[in-house]
Amino acid sequence: MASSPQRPFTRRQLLQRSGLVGMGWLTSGCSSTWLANQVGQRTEPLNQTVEALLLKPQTPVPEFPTSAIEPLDALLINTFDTTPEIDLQTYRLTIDGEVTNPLQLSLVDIQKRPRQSMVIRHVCVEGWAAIVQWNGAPLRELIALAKPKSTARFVYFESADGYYESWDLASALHPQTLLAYQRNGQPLSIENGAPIRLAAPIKLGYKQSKWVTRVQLVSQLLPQTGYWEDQGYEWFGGL
Ligand SMILES: Nc1nc2c(c(=O)[nH]1)N[C@H]1C(S)=C(S)[C@@H](COP(=O)(O)O)O[C@H]1N2
Ligand SMILES: [Mo]
Repeated sequence: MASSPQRPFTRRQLLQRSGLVGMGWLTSGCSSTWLANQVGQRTEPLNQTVEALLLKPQTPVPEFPTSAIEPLDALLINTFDTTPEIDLQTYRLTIDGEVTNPLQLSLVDIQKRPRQSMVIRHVCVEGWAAIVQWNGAPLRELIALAKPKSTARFVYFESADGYYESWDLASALHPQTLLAYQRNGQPLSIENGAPIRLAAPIKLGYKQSKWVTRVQLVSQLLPQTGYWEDQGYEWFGGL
């Protein structure tokens, strides 16, 4: 993925700059919160306020032509436990935390918001990738509706299968971070995260939560930063 001048540093570049690379314990997972805080404090885009990020969207990363879209089965199913059962009649996506206007949105509510389509590469650290088209609502648009407070710095995502993730605010407000409900022009399958999943060209596969039920803005990260991160995976998970 080509770098643009406004793109945040990858964590590796950041660690190289700060002279911390090569210290094995950094990747052991035991100090992920400390590291996450360092990342939050040291990178320019991560430091930007929610107001600045909403006012001036970050530069989109290049996408693929629709001719590059791979068949549906190119995206392997990767679920840590079982596929949850979600009743669409009662399903609501909660957007809360450091916001003044908490929201409870049904799938139809989300589908009524402006729709965006993108063709990106999904990359799983287990060694596979697929070029996928996602349609969905830009997360930044829904977070803006919830009126974030200036204290918001990170976003937690909760999923119906118990999966959890945390993202830096800049990545969550990136113009190509979508709450997706369609893949390759078809309704999202249950296995791929229906009714709502995260999709973004700037993060590795494990950051892209399926079956999202809650988007919680927070001012600080908890010791738990993500299902895989808490087992040693890198927190930023940038592409
Ligand atoms: N809720 C939830 N989201 C998840 C996962 C999961 O197990 N549960 N797996 C992650 C991983 S490791 C990857 S690579 C992608 C895979 O998405 P897919 O199963 O739609 O291909 O989902 C991510 N999101
Ligand atoms: Mo993955």
